[in-house]
Amino acid sequence: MATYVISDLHGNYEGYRKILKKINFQAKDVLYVNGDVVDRGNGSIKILEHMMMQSNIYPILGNHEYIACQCLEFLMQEINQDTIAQLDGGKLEGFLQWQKIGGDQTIKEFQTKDRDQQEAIIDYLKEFSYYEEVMVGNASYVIVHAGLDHFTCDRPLSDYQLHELIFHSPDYQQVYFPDRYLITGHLPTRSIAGNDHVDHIYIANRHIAIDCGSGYGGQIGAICLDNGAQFYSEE
Ligand SMILES: [Mn+2]
Repeated sequence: MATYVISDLHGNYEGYRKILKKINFQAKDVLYVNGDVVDRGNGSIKILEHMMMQSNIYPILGNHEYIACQCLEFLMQEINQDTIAQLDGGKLEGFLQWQKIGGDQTIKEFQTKDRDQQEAIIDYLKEFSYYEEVMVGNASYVIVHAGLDHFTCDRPLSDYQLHELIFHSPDYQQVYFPDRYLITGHLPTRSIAGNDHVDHIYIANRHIAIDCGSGYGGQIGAICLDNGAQFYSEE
């Protein structure tokens, strides 16, 4: 049995299948998917439909799932006076924002599904956890999509609000927990200052940053928490 983490798939279904193959993912293994499964690529729903069938895949919420869930749920409603009244500037702004960050691809795919499938997808998105705490061997990990905004050493993880977990990247120069690793996605590692190994997993200062830029022509990276082995969809 082995434990793996991947992140920021962004609709890259081919890359997702490749990385599962690379890690030789088995029923006895565990895989954490650290958010931003959806948007940009054209295979978001396909990935979600595969993930939801695997009881050993644990999804964690990303900012893209957060906005997708809100918009898709609104689209599922019957059009009537109430829903029209709800469609205020904020709602429309949300849709526009989502479209700008690749949500148009996800809507296109979502529309090809029947009502039951659409409901199952939304239900699944609501199951995504806000973060995970994982112990593998003697090592302890906190897995969260973006970071821990307004971090203090003595603040319990359960105290963080959702917006503090999915939008703001951590300071990768700062050690957050002296005895735990913080695993994050959200910010492609090519954008981490001082990282000379773009689109590869970045490890420093008890951070493990694993967004290898699948949404931007990069690749999907996986790390095995049992032995630190790294795997890449395109290598
Ligand atoms: Mn993100």
